[in-house]
Amino acid sequence: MKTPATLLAATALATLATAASAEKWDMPMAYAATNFHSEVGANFAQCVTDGTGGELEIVTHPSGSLFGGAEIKRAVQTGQANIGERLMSAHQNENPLYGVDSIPFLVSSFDEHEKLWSIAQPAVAEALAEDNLHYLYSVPWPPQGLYMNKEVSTLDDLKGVKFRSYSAATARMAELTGMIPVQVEAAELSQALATGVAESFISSGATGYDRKVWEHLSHFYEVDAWLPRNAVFVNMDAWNRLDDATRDVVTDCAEQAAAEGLERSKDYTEFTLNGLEEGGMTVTRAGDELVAGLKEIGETMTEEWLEQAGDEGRAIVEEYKGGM
Ligand code: PCA
Repeated sequence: MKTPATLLAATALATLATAASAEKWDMPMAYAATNFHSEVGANFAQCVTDGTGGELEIVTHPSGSLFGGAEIKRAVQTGQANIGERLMSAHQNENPLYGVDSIPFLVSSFDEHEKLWSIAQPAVAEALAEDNLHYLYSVPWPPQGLYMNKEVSTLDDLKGVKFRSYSAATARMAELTGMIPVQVEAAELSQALATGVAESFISSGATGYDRKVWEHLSHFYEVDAWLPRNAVFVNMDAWNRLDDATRDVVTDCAEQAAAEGLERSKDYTEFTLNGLEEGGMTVTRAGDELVAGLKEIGETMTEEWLEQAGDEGRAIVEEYKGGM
């Protein structure tokens, strides 16, 4: 029989062994804690922590509190963080495939977007692998519309307006319309509007709602220009270090998160458009003339993207259009 002393020692050793093999991963995220992406990420983190019995604990850090949006991808690539979430299209200048979700007017609804994504996802996951990242899951933002501080009905009304961009595509759209783009993370959006650094932007109802932009702007025009995605990825070396059982738990939790995120994004669309209205904004579909002007610009941007993305990009778009 063991004496109480050896029992104690054995327990202490077992605790030490668990502590040595258990890992804690910090997960930087760029958007507000109350945003659905962040809530889905928190559920995902809990799912992994519970599913591995605490062997792998994931802790989310929303609102850019650990790394700002612009730093997250690099931080995970280099192993400063093991896992993170980032808006893919913000990295289109590194690889055009990261902007496959921002080809103007190619898709305008969640269903169309999911179809495009099911075709594009393997190529994007491969591009991420080349950047030392293992793709886990991604979730679309609601359709993108135009926020303004005045009524607008034609492209001419946009000329000279200071415009907050979040990606190469949003900056290019601004340039082609004669607006003045400035790249600003959503976490700093309210400040940019309050100080006049920006006076308009393209985004979902979700981001305008999260940032209470009715305090600064008056109009939201539904344009449904595209639906960009946030992706969650893991540093490839950290991923390779996990045993098979842990990887299975993470993969299962990621699948659940993707499904939950899609539903949450759909629900958040109407909820946040109503919220903008309650805040005092005019929420309406963009007029025909404005839409026609934006679509013309969209055609130029589509050509530019196809040229940059080469055969692989063209094949994705053609497969999407062929299956419509
Ligand atoms: N919100 C994010 C990206 C797309 C969206 O709807 C943002 O404005 O930063």
